[in-house]
Amino acid sequence: MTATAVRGIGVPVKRKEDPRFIRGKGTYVDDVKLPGMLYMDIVRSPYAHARIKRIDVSKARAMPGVIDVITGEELAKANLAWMPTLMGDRQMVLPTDRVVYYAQEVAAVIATDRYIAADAVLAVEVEYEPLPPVLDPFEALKPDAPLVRPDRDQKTNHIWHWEAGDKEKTDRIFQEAEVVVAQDLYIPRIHVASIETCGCVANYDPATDKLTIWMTSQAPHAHRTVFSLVTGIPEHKIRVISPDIGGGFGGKVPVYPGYVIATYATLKHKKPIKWIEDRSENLQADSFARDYHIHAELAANRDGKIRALRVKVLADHGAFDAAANPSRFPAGLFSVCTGSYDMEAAHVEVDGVYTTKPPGGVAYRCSFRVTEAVHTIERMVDILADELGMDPAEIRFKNFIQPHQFPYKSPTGWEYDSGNYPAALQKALDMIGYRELRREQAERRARGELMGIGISTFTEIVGAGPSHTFDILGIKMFDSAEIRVHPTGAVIVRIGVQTQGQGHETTFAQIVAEELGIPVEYITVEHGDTDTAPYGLGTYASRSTPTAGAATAVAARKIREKARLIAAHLLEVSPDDLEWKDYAFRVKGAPDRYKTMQEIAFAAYTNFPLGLEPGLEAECYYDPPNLTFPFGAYVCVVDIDRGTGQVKIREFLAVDDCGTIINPMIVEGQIHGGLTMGMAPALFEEIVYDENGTMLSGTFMDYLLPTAVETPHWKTAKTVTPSPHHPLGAKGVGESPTIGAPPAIVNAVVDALSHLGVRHIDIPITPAKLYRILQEKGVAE
Ligand code: MCN
Ligand code: CUM
Repeated sequence: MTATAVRGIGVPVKRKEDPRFIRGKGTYVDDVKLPGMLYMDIVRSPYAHARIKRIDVSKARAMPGVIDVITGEELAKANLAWMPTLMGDRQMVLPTDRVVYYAQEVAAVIATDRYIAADAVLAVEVEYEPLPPVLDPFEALKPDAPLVRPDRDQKTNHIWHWEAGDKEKTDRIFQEAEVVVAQDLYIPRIHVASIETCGCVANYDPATDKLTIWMTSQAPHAHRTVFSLVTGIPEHKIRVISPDIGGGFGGKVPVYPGYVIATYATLKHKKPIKWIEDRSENLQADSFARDYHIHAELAANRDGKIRALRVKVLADHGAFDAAANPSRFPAGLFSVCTGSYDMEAAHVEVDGVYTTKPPGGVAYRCSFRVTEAVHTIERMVDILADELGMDPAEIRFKNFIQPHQFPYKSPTGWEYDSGNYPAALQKALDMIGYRELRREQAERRARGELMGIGISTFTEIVGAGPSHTFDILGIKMFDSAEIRVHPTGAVIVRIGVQTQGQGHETTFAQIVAEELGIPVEYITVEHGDTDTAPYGLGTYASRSTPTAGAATAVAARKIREKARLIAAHLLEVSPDDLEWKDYAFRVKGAPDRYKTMQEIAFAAYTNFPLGLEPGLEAECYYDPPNLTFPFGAYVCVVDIDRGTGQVKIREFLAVDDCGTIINPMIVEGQIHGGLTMGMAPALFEEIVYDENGTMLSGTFMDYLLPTAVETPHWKTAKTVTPSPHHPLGAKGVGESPTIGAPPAIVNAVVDALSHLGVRHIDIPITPAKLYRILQEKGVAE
């Protein structure tokens, strides 16, 4: 078998899933239609904080086609008015006495038709008594602030305090440091806008006593376990199916009230119940990302050598701590905020706060708060460079962790597996022509034009994670793969992770193709059905390649070891006389005597050695020894329009390093999409509430998604530094660009204005915001 035939690792194989998608033949949750299916729609709160005095469902109930109206009172009787969150908090499914955010679920209507359900929602009468909203986390912590969560046994809105690093050593360095820079940064609330909203079809079948839930889930097994724990239904009687998913980006990790209400309704009515959010519900009430109020300080020597980082954060988690971070990391992996730089000490503190907003702190292509971490350090390094009058590239070279320092123990306790930061930045600078750009900038500046060059040299941390530190609700964050080789040499691979568009059906098939020497078109990858796929923790935090990708390689190698015994039997030699070469087992010294995997597979069912189990299957549950640390060097060139305050990205180059690349085309696609999702919060997206806590950005009229028009041409390049502990040397990549892009863009904009004394601008850098700065500085046209 040749590499051309196998099309394994490193080949830009076209996506196996695309033929069905581009023909419109995907099966999304809303495509699931069952006989007798009923439709659910949700009544939502117009207030951010209010007491519910009365819910009158009589008019709605009387409407033809309305089957039921479910309220919190009813759920409370079934002990389902509250549900646990993945962070060990509890969250209202439906309220019994008060609402705590705008657009919160208040009641659910079940009807024979989607439109009747929507009409009946309007007929449900709810009498509210408004309460003062709590919108600012700083205000929320004041002693006289209204309590968001009186159900909790505490008298404040504080959720938790979390810290990492060495406080004493950090403080000491700050006291004696030659230079200290400090900056407040706010990273606003944003929301993923997957093409497909969230939803489910829940179906309890009394004949089999089995509950099946098709749902938009990034983690079907974990959700099945949660459902079993919440409802008391034995886990083997629950089947969660994630069919095709139209984008997740972290927003499909939490369990939403709608899933639970639909499940309750199917158990009650013994009919399938479909619930699909509309676009506004998705944008207004699903979990949100970011909302980090950061105060950061760097201590350094006058020559630019960084010595220590100190960070304090207030994290606005909304009314329920419904994030999906690993249990021990309520602030995610934010403590990776020392980034790519070697320093003596760091200390990071984060406090979680309740406010009357929808659950926050969740996800937007973020690897667990790494976006916030990278934004902090990449901005701070630029601020330090500005303070010292140094070039931002030079200060980075001066402070990089050097290639020989890996594995590198960071001051907050992470062990970076591998990296070569200077090489990546040098490549980026050479490719973009950095010196020439600086020269051009000086010329343009002399003419009064505003041009900026921004650099971001980020380190990512993905692959959650090693069982000694990583779990969600106690479930360790391993992942899994199961491979079955059929007699004719065709293969089915089932994995514990769950694609939402990342192309797992292709890349995981390539891993098996490479390991077994079977052409990729003979390999099918399945996932998302908890009745058939092996238990796994799902896809988020760019963990699939580091965890399930490793499991797939290991399972394939188990198959290969068994195949060796069968090949030896067929070739009548000892297994030790065989070597795996050019995708076949060959007799050492006589490479023309060989058996391919297809021949071996057939023999595994027809002619296996005595004493060997028939069949050719293997599985692996992989507990990663460490995380993987992909990285990148991004350079962004912007021109600012002095007449409008608009930022034009003239050029953007992303040099990424995710170790061994399985499919370069898919990786490039991930990077293109990720860069666009990095630009979006940098320049456009922000969730805004008014003083009453009403969302002002609840439609795409006001929540500005970039389109192809706003998106520049992304240039990409790579370096390859394999992970030393991953069986394939691969690291995750899905979130790198979203994490690396925002600071590159902001650094470029600030760089364009640095000679005017601008040192920092919070995102999103909208034309209005920038134009005001231009006016202040007297350069607006
Ligand atoms: N890959 C590769 N070689 C590598 C690393 C990755 O070929 N060295 C491939 C993988 O095999 C996979 C893809 O690139 O097909 C992304 O892999 P990985 O970095 O392991 O990330 P995950 O598969 O775990 O995907 C999760 C990541 C996250 S957390 C978000 S958020 C996000 C993202 O992926 N959501 C996405 N990319 C997305 N892309 C689409 N289309 N839709 C989403 O919802
Ligand atoms: Cu943090 S968004 Mo992704 O992890 O699904």
